[in-house]
Amino acid sequence: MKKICVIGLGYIGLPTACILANSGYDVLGIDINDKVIEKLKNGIPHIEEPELKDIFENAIKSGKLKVSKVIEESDVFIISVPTPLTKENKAELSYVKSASTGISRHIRKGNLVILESTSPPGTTEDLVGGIILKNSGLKAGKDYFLSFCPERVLPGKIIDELINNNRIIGGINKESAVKAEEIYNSFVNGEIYLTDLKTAELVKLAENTYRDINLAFSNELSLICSEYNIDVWDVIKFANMHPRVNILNPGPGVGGHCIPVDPWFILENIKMKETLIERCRKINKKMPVIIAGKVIELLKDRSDPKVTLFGVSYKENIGDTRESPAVPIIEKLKSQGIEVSIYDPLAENFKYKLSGLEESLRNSDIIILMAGHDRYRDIEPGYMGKLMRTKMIFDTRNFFNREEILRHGFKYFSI
Ligand code: SAJ
Repeated sequence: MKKICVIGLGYIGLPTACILANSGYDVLGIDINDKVIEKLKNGIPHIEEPELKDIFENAIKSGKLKVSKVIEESDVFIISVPTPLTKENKAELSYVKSASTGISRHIRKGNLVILESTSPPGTTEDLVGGIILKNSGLKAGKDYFLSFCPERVLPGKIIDELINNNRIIGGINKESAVKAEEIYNSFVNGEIYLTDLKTAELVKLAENTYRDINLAFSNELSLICSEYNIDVWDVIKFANMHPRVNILNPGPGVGGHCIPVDPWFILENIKMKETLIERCRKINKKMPVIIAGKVIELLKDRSDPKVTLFGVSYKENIGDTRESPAVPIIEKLKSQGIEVSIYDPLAENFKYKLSGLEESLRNSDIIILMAGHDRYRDIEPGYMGKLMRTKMIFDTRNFFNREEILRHGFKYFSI
C-alpha cells in the first residue's frame, strides 16, 4: 500500500493528500477543475486553512505529492468529492459516481477503495461497489477492499482535527476496515474505531444532525424568549451550568455545507414521516427570514433605508460563504427596497458585492452582525456611530459588548 490516489482536492481532499504525502506515501491528488490543478502546480493551495500552505509546500518539495486531472493505477483510492444537496433535498451523488467510474478503469485485485464523502447509508456498497463491479468485474470484499471513513473536521481547524480527532471506519468486511485503518494510523493521533459500512455512514450523519437539532432548539428558545421578553442568552448561560445540559447558541440560521445538508441524507431512503429531524431543519431554515423581518420592522419609518452587514461567511473567522444565512437575509431586505452594504474582509466567493468598512457604514441605519469575526472587535463604536445615519445594531450572535455599544448612544437589539 505505497501509492495513494486522492480524488477531489477540496477542503478535505487537499489537506488529506498533503498529510499522507508527508507521512511517506506517494500521493497523486486528482481534481477535475483546471483552475485548481493549475494553481496547485504553481505551488499555491487554492483554499485558505491554517497550516495548509506549509504542509502543501513540504509535500510538493519532497516529491511525494503530485497533482493531475486523471486517475492512475494505485494501491489505494480515497474519494473525497463533494456530495451537495439537490433542490429536492436529496444527495447529489454524481461526483461520487464519476470518481467510482474513474477508479473502476484502473483498479486491480488487492487494492483498497475508501469513500470519505458524507453520503446516505448504503452509498459505499451500492453505488461505489456497484459501479466498480459493473465496470471492472471486481467484487468488493473479495477482490479488493472497500471502506467508508468519514471526515469529521471543523473548517478553520481542519489540519489539527485531521490529525487529532478520533476516526470511525466502516468496512464491507473486517479486512477492509483493517486495511483502511493502516492508512489512517500513519497520521491520526486520535482513536480509530472499526465497524461496518452503513453504521459508519450513519454515524457521520447522526453527528451533524444532532448538532442541527440542538441548534433548532436553541433558535426556537430564542423566539420563545422574545415572546416572554426574557434574554435568551441569560437562559442558556444559566441552563448550561447544569452538568448535563449543553445548549448551543442561537443565531441568524445554520449555514455551511454540512449541517444544513446531512439531516436530509438521513431521511433520504426511509419511509417514516413527520420526523423531528425535518421539523428542526425547517426551524433553522426560517431563522434568517425572521431576523430580516425584525430589521424591516425597525426600519419601517426610514426613507431610503440602508443596512450594513458584518460577516457573511457561514460562521465566524472563516471565509467560507457556502449556505450562508446572510444570503436569505440580504434577499429579503433587498426585496423590500432596502440598500444592503456588506463589510466582510474574510469572505470568499460571495455572490454579492463587498464594500470597505467606511463605505459600508456611511449613512447606514443599522448594522446587522451575522458572523462574529474577531477583527470586528477592533472597530470603535464611536467611529461607526459617526459614519451612520441612525445608530442601531442588531447583534445576532451576542458578539458586541452591550454596555459599550449603549454608552456610545446606539440602540442595541439582540436575537
Ligand atoms: N452555529 C450556531 N450556534 C452555535 C454553533 C454553530 O448558530 O452555537 C451555526 C454556525 O454559525 C454555522 C452552523 O451553525 O452557521 C454550522 O457551524 P458548526 O461550527 O456547527 O459546524 P461546521 O459546519 O463548520 O462543521 C460541522 C462539524 N460537525 C460537528 O461538530 C458535529 C464538523 O466536525 C464536521 O466535520 C463538519 O460539520 C462536516 O464537514 O461535516
